[in-house]
Amino acid sequence: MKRFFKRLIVGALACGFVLSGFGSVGAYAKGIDKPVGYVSPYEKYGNLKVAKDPDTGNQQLCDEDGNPVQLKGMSTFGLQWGDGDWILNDAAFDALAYDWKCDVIRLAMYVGEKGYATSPAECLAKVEQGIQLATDRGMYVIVDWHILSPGNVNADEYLNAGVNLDTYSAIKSADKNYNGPQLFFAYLSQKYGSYGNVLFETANEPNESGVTETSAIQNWADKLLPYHQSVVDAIRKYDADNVPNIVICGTDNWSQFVDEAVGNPVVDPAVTAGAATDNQIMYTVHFYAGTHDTAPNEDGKYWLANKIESALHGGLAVFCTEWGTSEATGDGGPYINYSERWLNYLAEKKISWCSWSLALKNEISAAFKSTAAKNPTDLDDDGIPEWDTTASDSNTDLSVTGNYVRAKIRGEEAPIYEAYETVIDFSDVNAKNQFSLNSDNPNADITASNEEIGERNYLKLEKIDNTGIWNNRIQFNDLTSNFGVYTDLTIDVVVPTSDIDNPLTIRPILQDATAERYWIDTLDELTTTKNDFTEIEGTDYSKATLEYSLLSSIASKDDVITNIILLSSAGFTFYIDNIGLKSMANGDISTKPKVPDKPGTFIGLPFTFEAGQREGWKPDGDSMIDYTTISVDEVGKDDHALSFPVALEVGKNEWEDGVRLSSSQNIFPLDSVEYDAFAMNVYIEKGKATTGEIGIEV
Ligand code: IDC
Repeated sequence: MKRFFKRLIVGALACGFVLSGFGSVGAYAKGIDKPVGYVSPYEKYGNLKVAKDPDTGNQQLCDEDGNPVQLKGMSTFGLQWGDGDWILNDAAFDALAYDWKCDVIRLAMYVGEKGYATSPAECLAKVEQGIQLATDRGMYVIVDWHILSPGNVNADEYLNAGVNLDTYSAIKSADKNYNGPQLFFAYLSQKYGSYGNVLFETANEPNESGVTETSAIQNWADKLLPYHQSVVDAIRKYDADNVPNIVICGTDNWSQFVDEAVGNPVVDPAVTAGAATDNQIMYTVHFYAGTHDTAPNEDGKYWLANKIESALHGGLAVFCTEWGTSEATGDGGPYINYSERWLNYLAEKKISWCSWSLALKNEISAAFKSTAAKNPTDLDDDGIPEWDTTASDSNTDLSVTGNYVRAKIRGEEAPIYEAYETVIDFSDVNAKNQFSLNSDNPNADITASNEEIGERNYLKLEKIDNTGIWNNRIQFNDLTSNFGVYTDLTIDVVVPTSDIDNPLTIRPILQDATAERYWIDTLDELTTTKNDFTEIEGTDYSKATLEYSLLSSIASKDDVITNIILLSSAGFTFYIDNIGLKSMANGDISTKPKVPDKPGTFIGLPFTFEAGQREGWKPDGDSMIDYTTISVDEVGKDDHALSFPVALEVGKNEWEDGVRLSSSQNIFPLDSVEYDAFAMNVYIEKGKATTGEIGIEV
């Protein structure tokens, strides 16, 4: 009875009268009317609960009837900031509910960093506004006590936060021992505990230096467990309807030691009071795709995934309330392929998630470009406000991250942002000889040579036989491609059109000669069929592009391909070219532009050296470089460059022993803040610099 009552209350708030049916006009207090056919997450799942999943035996987030559910949605950015609280408006929440189809929104209420501890009334008001906006649309909502710096849950700043708010005075006089977090959550539980769509997250990311994987269990027992227990007790004591709302607890190491509570979990007073059968408590795990679990251990296992599994096996229910496509800094990437792998994993484990974040900020984890519309409008006349998602359109509101996570929340395939890096192009004079025949090649008859077909140059392979791919090996060395952000390895193959019916099999092997784990991966083999080929105009040849997925590869983002070996089988002569890496998203489209992208914003400094002059460049200070060795050389047709010898031995200091040059000629005032990048061309003389690396500091 109570449960039904609870649902009705939310139903009433969410849609006027739920019983009046879907799509009824004027059903919503604010925002657009609920679109025809939209069934809100709350209408689908009702009061969530933690229960045992009969399939896996794990404690699992379930709907009201006990069926496992996986919620997907977004975390806001810090609500104390303008690029975080902008999202708190009807149009934005309409878009999140009806266009993005978010099941859940997490309200990240920073306590520190000028958040709730500084402006408690304002931050509380924003949280309440967020609860209402989500509830009006039948979405679940997580209230996140976002501690980050400091990482101590009991920092004075947190314990004292908001304690003097009048709003809490009754609770405060009844429970004199309550501090900042207990008061905050007791108040919310009293006010929203009857809302079946509200979840509480008691500490975003505890992180204290010195807590290691081994000491975490003790730290949990000594510090985090008592903390969470006191907040959970307050939430339950003040629960408006005695139907327990789910509470999610953070763990050490930025919510990564998720298994530390195994054997010593938070005790749910709701169970003791008979209001629930299982603890309505979950534990959160956070990850950033570019930082966490990019490198498997020697058993091919991922560190953080192991922690999740040990938490699940230990009887804890897990919710991923925060993950990002970027590195842990919130920037870098986006690592779409690693995100994809992580989301597949969460789906397999039925773990609900919120992605970081709904920020209007120029950082990779932000779902929006900093220029996005704060109030999305109806762009396609379907009555639903939305942000511009057109990836190719420079006005797009959503970032690569935003387009990706929106698609994943909607249950769609990830949008493809093609980006491509050619590793070996035989039309490039420098690449022409970049191959060798594998030294232990069983088929010693193979010959390889360069040949033009149409307008391009290819590597021609003759006498590769069909006695088995391991008998025919060709190797490419001295490559330097870091393929962490790529999803496919691609190879163009060309065959005489008369041979397109005959099978050609190629299997690439990736190696990293600089790493201990030399042999990175053997990719799946592919065999051509005639439909793969297109004729090269004006020739008797046809071309196909073979694409080898790297998604299931065990490569880590730090691996560098230095060697590629192609195993092959063919009863005829064939040609290859354009060995390359392809991705849905890579640095080119995700990082800040290398040169200002608006026309007219590039300013060339006067150092062009085209007049054959040094333009004032001379040894700087006590730099050891001999002035007479600095010259201006022609490096191309009508192209001059400042030239000087550099050789810095290993162990020497670049400042003292390297080359330091300066020029004070032609310097004019320039506000560098207005520019994104400093650019210059660098040339090295062929054959002179064959090993090592070049570093330049400006
Ligand atoms: C980051 C924001 C960044 C901000 C920083 C400090 O993306 O703009 O400057 O916080 O407030 C977390 C935290 C989350 C972080 C995020 C990325 O929960 O607050 O946001 N992150 O660094 N844990 C791991 C990563």
